[in-house]
Amino acid sequence: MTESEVTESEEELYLNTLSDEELVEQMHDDLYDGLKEEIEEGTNILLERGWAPDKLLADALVEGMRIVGIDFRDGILFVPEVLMSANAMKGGMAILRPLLAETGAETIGTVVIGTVKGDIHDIGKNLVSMMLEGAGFEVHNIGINNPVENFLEAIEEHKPDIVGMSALLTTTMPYMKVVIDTMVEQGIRDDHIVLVGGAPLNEEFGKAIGADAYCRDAAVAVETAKQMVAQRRGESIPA
Ligand code: B1M
Repeated sequence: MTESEVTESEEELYLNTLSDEELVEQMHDDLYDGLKEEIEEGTNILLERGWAPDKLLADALVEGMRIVGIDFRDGILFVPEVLMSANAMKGGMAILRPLLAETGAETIGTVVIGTVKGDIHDIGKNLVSMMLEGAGFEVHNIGINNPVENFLEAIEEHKPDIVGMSALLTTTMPYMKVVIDTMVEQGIRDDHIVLVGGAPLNEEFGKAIGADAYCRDAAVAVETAKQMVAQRRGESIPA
């Protein structure tokens, strides 16, 4: 056994001795410290203990990232540390992704989603993508830092029911209007439902830029997407 294998199994042994509550708290600390392997271990242990993937995601991972966000805002954590936290979060999300996406549900619509130009935050957008997939949408996630051309290309290629945009910075959120205005200019705005989201946005902003809806979080994004697609097709709204 190599030294790293010994450390890994010792870590697993230690995490396994914790109660659920203690383990979730430990995962908040590990996320804060950017410890990807520990986050993966913790995620696996909670799953083995029968935790539902969406509860695990919300209580252990998203809540941990919220704490990181507070100390980032207050100048206690800096970009390199937050990058490590983000990397650890992605380790946990990668384990949950197939579980959240694997519902066996029929495809109920197509989505193109991306983070807008100038913005490299992708955790929230990826989470929304995972949850939409889980709800039965075919999702084309075009990544981060997307100029309007990337959105137009993806729209042309995938002919989505929904165009989703994410922005986490007050400086990048106005770019969403650039994308919507270009869609209007090209005469394709009304062919698609446009949903926007990201921490600095609100409903008023969504309306002001001409989006169909602002989505506060991934759960709201799924509900809104289902409702709007059903409405557009004149169907009854799925449960
Ligand atoms: Co950045 N950052 N960051 N950052 N970062 C914030 C956003 C910030 C609020 C931190 C703070 O000061 N408290 C602040 C923005 C301030 C502002 O504009 N008002 C900030 C800053 C300033 C910056 C830099 C400028 C820092 C610097 O360089 N000095 C820089 C900018 C880089 C750039 O984009 N050009 C920067 C860099 C980074 C990292 C690279 C280190 C890293 C990103 C890593 C990555 O994403 N791969 C990072 C992180 C991690 C954060 C915080 C801490 C966490 C964001 C996150 O992942 N949250 C963040 C603080 C915060 O938000 N509290 C912060 C967890 C995620 C699950 O939530 O993304 O909100 P969220 O997504 C939610 C909803 O918003 C919604 O659903 C999601 C799931 O429920 N949603 C959608 C999101 N997108 C949607 C799309 C939809 C629907 C719903 O479409 C339909």
